[in-house]
Amino acid sequence: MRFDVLTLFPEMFSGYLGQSLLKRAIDRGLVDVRVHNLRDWSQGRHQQVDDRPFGGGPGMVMMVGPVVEAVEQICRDDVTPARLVLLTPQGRRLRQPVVEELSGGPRLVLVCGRYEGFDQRVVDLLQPDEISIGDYVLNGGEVAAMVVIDAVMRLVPHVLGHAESSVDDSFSSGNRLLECAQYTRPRDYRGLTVPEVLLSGDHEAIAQWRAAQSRARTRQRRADLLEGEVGPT
Ligand code: JCK
Repeated sequence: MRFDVLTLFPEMFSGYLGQSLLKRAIDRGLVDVRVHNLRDWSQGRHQQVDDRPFGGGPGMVMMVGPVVEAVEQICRDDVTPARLVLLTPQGRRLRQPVVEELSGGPRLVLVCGRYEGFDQRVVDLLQPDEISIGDYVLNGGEVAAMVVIDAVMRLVPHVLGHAESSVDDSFSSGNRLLECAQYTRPRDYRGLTVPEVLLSGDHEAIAQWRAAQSRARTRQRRADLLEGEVGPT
């Protein structure tokens, strides 16, 4: 799967892209991530990509020209059909079904804004899929784009090994329970011990204990998941 990212801060992605799981997927040719600097599509000596809002008000707005022209060129430079995602606080909330939907195609073009957001005509012209990662205010779309890439690439076939398979992740379709508590060595740490059943070797009993744990945790912490609620959209 191919990801193209458009941003004014391409260097923000280098640490993330060098991370082992993603790096391995890139080296194996399973995913291809290209980061583009929006400033390359700016005009004039000042390389301006933002301007003051018509009607007044604080802050600056991302100009329509550089964004639209960058998206058009990037889409044109590879024939693979792309789905266009604009990260914005006004977007549809990212949830696992949305992640599954985005992972269905061969290519995502993710546009990251800064300042107070985009000139409305970016949306009017490009008709992107507007997505928000949650109800809190970020300084720009970059971190949100990394969240989208991170969640989507887990679903790209062969990115995860068999052991880490995403099919039984919490929130994957068909699983609406929180994960149960888990333990590794040592068996005793400062007097806190591992539940006896996990050491018993009784696979049936272990499965039952884990299922009960998941249900209890979900009831205590996320009752909304049990009520078949989808939550606010
Ligand atoms: C893209 C610029 C910063 C900050 C105005 C917003 C009341 C507008 C996001 N889940 C998410 N939260 N924030 C973003 C996001 C933020 C962005 C940009 C995504 C581009 N900013 C910004 C404040 C405002 N306020 C609420 C007024 C933009 C995602 N995805």
